[in-house]
Amino acid sequence: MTSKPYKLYYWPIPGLGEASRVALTLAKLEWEDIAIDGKMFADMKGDGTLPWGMVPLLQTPDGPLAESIAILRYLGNMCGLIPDDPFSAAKVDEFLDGIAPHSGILDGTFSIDDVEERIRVRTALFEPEAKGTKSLTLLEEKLSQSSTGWVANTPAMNIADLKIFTHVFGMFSGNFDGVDKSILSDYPNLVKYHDLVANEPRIKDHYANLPEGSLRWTYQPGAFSSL
Ligand SMILES: N[C@@H](CCC(=O)N[C@@H](CS)C(=O)NCC(=O)O)C(=O)O
Repeated sequence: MTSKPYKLYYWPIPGLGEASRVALTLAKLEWEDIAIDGKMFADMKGDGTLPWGMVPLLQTPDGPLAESIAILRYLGNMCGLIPDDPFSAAKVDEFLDGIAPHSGILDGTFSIDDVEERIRVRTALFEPEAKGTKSLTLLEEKLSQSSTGWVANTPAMNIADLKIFTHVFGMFSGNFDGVDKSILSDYPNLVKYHDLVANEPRIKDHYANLPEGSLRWTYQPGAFSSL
């Protein structure tokens, strides 16, 4: 471990840490991405390091900060991704809070050991009227209401875009068996939104050089152009 002033503790997957990782980079902070494993998580939970017993956790020069959205709002201030106008800023908050019940589409499937059963349960999540379909349909509709393309209809990209982009497209990396990228072909606005965010110069630059086999290919321009 280094003595960098900011340290993000999370599993070595995009998940709930990804939007903050992007914001840390965009804010040009000196930071370390600390990949935890089961033992480290148990130790941190046991010794009281985690304020709410969960990750992600951001260590800052001012102390530890938990809750992925609180971390994102904190970093959003540092990378200029929170609108100055109070109404626009509140709309961004509305999206961050409104998306919360939709962030756990796959919850309850990670502990299913039998792979066939896991695939069956996850496939069912994206059938008509099921949880995954409802969430993606809602976002599809929200995007149709944006005149700027950014999810909260702000003039420029904001932290709600970081959250929604990393959350939605992170599901389709192939890391979650039973969740195929072809699902996205029913959501043209989401695919168009992917294009917008992935091609935003700072995002494009952030994901430009990925290691072989990275799960983050879903954040690169053109990731879903073959649908
Ligand atoms: N509301 C929290 C949820 C965090 C969360 O669910 N973290 C999971 C990992 S993705 C966790 O730490 N689970 C361990 C546990 O519940 O013991 C946030 O957004 O940060």
